[in-house]
Amino acid sequence: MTVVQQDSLERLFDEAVVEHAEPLWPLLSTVSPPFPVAKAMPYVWDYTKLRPFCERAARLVGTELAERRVFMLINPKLKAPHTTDTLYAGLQTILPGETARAHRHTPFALRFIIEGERGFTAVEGEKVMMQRGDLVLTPSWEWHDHGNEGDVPMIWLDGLDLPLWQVLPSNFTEHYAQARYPSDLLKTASNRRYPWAEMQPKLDAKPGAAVEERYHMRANGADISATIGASAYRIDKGAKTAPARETASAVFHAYEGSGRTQVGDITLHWKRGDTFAVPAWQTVVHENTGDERVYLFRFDDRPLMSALSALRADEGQHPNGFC
Ligand code: 1HN
Repeated sequence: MTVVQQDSLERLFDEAVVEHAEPLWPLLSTVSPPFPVAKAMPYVWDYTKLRPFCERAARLVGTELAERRVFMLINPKLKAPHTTDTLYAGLQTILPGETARAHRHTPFALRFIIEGERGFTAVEGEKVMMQRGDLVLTPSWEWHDHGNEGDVPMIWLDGLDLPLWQVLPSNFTEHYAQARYPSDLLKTASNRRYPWAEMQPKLDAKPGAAVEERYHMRANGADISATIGASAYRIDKGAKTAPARETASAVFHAYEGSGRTQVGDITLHWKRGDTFAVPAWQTVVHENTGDERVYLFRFDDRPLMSALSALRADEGQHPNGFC
């Protein structure tokens, strides 16, 4: 006697999974949620704790072994190389006389200089000196090496679109045969260097007690890369930014001053030298709670979101609203 088995969804799913097929409909709102969902959490990296790690690493390992002597700033909710869902940040140290050897890679990189004198980055044959507060760009697939011709360590914040490249099968690096790629010191303004001495006057000239100024490429006025953009803020004593929410995530660095940033339900406290992560789609307010002016540097994935037609921003008044 043959037993006719009743078909069921459970049976169907079990048989489908063996054939490496799975039903979409139970997962539809997970794979394509009704509002943006970030995996990263808001977090501050305290420079007074991390700087000694940079010094110790510099005593323990040279750049000939380390190639890039960097502490990655890893989001507590994610794994390396994630600082936010799409952005990577790290603290790089290079001692007087050292060279971080020449290479090139598909990810885009920027540097925001925290401390040191007479450090340089050479990009595609163009050597630019790096001073505190300068933004230096290393575009995709351009040869670059770093050095320090000064007497004190150089420490800077690296920003890369590295998390994105973890899912793109075109993440690769090429090493140059020599430690340095041939370069000449650039004496004129570079399309790859944006000095603080240019940014601060722009911020100070803007009307308002809490203002943001975007970095634009000197050559064509465009964003600094196809994926990552950057800006700086001035926040006067006692002032705060208007509540804002956006689909872009950002990494902030406190260049000067101290304050707090409300990110959804979480309050981040920061002071000069600290770096903090702000995930996408949380309502954000930055406030100067100290005695001096605040200047913040930020990099973000606005250009990437824009290229994907997914850049949205509002004041965060609707709990999960998205339009
Ligand atoms: C890199 O090339 C640099 O050139 C810094 O200074 C950080 C992180 C991951 C991959 C490449 C640099 C990096 C990096």
